[in-house]
Amino acid sequence: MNASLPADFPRDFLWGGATAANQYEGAFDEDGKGLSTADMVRWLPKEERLKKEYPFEVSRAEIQAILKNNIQGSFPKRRGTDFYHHYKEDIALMAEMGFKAFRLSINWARIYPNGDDQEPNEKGLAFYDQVFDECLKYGIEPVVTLSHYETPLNLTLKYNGWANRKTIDFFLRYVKTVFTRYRDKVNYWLTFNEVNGIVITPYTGGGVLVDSPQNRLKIGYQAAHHQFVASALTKKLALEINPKFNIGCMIARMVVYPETNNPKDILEAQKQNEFNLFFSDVQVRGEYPTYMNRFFAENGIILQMSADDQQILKKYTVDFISISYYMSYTVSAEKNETTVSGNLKGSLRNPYLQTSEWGWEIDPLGLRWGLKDLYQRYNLPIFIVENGLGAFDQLEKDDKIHDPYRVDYLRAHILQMKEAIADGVELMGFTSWGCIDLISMSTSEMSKRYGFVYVDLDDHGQGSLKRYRKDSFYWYKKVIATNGANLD
Ligand code: BGP
Repeated sequence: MNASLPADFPRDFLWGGATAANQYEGAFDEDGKGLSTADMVRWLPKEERLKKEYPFEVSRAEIQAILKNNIQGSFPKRRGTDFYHHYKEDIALMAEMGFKAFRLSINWARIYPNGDDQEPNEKGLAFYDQVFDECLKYGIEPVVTLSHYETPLNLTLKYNGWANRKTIDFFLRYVKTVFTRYRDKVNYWLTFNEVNGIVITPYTGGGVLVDSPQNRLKIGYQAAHHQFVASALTKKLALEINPKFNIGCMIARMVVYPETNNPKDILEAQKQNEFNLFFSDVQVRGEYPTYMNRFFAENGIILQMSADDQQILKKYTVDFISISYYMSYTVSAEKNETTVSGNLKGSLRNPYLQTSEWGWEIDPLGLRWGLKDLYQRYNLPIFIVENGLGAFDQLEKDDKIHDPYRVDYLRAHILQMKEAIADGVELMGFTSWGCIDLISMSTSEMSKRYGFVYVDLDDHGQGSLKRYRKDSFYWYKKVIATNGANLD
């Protein structure tokens, strides 16, 4: 038997980058696109933002005021970094790095401007045709998220988004349209970005307005149920329209550690891990796990289900699992507070880890732990569709951007992916988050950058939108060219 580790990346490994329409595309009111929930989120100065628990959420009253007074400016997601008008240039840059895959999302409101329209917007459909054609020209596989943190605003105002069962039908109309249209151009589809996000931030995850803090969990889990059913029926549509489609769920993989080896902390960490894996359990195993019964009972959550929901969930499960991974989380049975910030929620400080400039803890080994745990649980291929470091970058006088911190972060995580493969995990691909700089989801800042390509734009929307290759651009190109063998 060969004694060397089987740690090579598979030959068809999908290296690439990831984006989301609402943070990248811009052109929020062009060519018939309707408003979406993300178009209502403002940029706030840091001091003001930190006062808010959910700076990325907007209330009904705020939306009404914005619409009534036609308030302009300081809505960075409306402009993104203008992929809409730069897609040829951006995809050429991705091709230059050797991308095998490009994860992007379709903006639902570009296809169905109000969400509940009878007919799709042809100009919106034509835009994605051009984008996919451009990808295919370079042999880049589009990996398409159907819903990434934006919902047509009309669905929010009229139906309260995914809190309402009717939204399932509107969504399926949209899915049928794009599945049919891009039948021969797209092979990989993800249903809902970070589907577990909906119970943390129902507005972001599902266009849901929460009327009272007490209601947040109830409404969040009900909306999650609707998204589960919609995901299963999406798989059904895939089987009807093109059985070769690969349908994946997408969860924010929140690896949870106990703060101490006090059994109480260990039990708490297990519970929190279950809350995370609940979302993949339903979509992979096709049923609600029994550990949730107690949680629902204790929190007065009674899910409204239709007679055949359980059967649908069981019958149409996903083909693969995709995840975002940024950090691990540390919890204690006794302490409710958080002492560091993080993706979607905060955590207790882990003294063994360093933090990013935004206070997110950096934990490559946590990725390996999380991958192994997922694979052992489901035995399904895993696609890492988000990972990366949000950092301040400096454009130098000679147009260079030196970002060794980003290379260090990615190298450490890719090394742990290799280790996970050696541990037996079946990994399909890796798309680094925000490969071309884009707007931050949580802070709406431009200055929180993840990309290999710098975009000249600041937090106030000023800049030429010119693209510049960072040092990490050349590094990632080499990583892809050597299929992960050379990470130097
Ligand atoms: C995930 C989202 C992305 C993205 C990323 C980084 O939660 O799926 O949309 O933005 O996190 O987060 P942020 O932009 O807040 O730094």
